[in-house]
Amino acid sequence: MATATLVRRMGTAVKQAAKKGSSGGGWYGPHMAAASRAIAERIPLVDLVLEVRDARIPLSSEYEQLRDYTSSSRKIIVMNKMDLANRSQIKEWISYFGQQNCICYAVNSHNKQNIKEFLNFLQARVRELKKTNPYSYTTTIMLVGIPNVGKSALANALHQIGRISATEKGKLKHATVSPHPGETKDISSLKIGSHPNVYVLDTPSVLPPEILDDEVCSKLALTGSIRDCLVGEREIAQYFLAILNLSDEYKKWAKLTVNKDDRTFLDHKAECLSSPQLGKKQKRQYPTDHTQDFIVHDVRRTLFESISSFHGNMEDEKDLSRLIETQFTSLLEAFRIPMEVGEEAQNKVAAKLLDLYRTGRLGHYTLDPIPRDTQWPF
Ligand SMILES: Nc1nc2c(ncn2[C@@H]2O[C@H](COP(=O)(O)OP(=O)(O)O)[C@@H](O)[C@H]2O)c(=O)[nH]1
Ligand SMILES: [Mg+2]
Repeated sequence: MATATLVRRMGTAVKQAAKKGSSGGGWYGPHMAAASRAIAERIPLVDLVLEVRDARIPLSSEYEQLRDYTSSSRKIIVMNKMDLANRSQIKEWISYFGQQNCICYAVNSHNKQNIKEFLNFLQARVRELKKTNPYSYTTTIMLVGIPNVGKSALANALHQIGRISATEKGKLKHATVSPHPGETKDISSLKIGSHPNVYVLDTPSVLPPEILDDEVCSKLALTGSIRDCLVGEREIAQYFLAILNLSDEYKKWAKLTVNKDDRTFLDHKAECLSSPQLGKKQKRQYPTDHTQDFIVHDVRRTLFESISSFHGNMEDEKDLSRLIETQFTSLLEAFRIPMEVGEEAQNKVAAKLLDLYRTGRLGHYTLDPIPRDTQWPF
């Protein structure tokens, strides 16, 4: 496989970090162990468990501890961040989980309509549960999952929409949402429905103490479940470029190739917008900062051009890494990073590239393939 060495290097870095424990920069320490125990104790007490996964990695983002705990009728696999995954593969994954007798729902926590529909789905499940236990007035739904899959964002969204539709008064609570893993420290409860009262419990993220599979390590690093510093942004960005180069996503950017005149116009416009001396009159003309849009446009175009003019063999590791190296260099210009920055420049390209990927601006990729013959344990 063309990414084998890169994946092995990333896996080794993650394993080394895991060995060091939380004091040495790894993720597993007394806090995560305590959170894991607290969650395990509550699982038998709640009505429903939503196992939040990342729709880009529906298997690699599994919450391992849940394998042994819940019967499938009380567990719902929520594939969050569906806006970042490959659209047609989401449907395939839903039917795959269905075949495994798992209840599964794909959602984008940033989309109100989506959350409304999900809330209706949850309420129907709650009514179903109440049939078997009509004497309990309060329903609790616990969100569990590995870091950065969007548990807190989902809890907030359900709370917000749920309270509006229940015309509840009072202050909205906020679970802490962050692009960096490990920001939720305690279990917190947010009301999402009345008559009967329904609460969601947002929980701290838990990862197993060690992750043995290099592919899984790499995917967790790319999607942000493992802190970037443990693997290195450059390695992660190289891995992303390998995925992009081997996919068809870049073909969508064919129309972005511009002639020289258009380019001068775009550059001029971007420069004007990012210039600190921008006149007030011009500022009013462009009330929002579109510099980012121009950068995204240029990054896509640069990537398209580099791939379509590449004559090597993408399946060959050496050829692929040569392409990635040239892409890093040509992206300097697209990101408006001055050459003089030297070594640091590569790190800047990596950080900016990862930011664009993680916010869905460089295509939609589902990184896990659907298992064809082996049964994944659920
Ligand atoms: N694009 C996208 N981003 C999301 C979604 N849900 C959460 N996020 C982002 O993912 C990051 C991690 O979210 P957070 O709720 O803190 O994850 P947690 O660690 O599982 O609680 C934040 O930057 C969120 O804004 C989603 O459905 N789509
Ligand atoms: Mg959280």
